[in-house]
Amino acid sequence: MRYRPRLFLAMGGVPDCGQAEGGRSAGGGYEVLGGFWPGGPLCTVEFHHYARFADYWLSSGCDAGNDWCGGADLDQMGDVDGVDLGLFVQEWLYWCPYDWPLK
Ligand SMILES: [Ca+2]
Repeated sequence: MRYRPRLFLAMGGVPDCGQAEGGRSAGGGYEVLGGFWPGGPLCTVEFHHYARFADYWLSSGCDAGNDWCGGADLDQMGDVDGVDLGLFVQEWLYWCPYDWPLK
């Protein structure tokens, strides 16, 4: 999986904050995204991401060659199914995770 879902934190992952596009630094068990650009390229997981996800709903044959079905195959298991939808809804209306594939 190329992006880090919020569930990652619940599973003991390293927390992060800030804008994904602004670079990052890490230390002491924390990771900080360095870019806080007023009026900058903010990204929130919202409807246009869902529309892109929906374009690939129930697709199969997802792989690196088709960019994991346009990024909708969030767990990169080869299809776009309820597992991917579960991952998507965990991100709904939060800042886009680092490397969010539906951006
Ligand atoms: Ca999948």
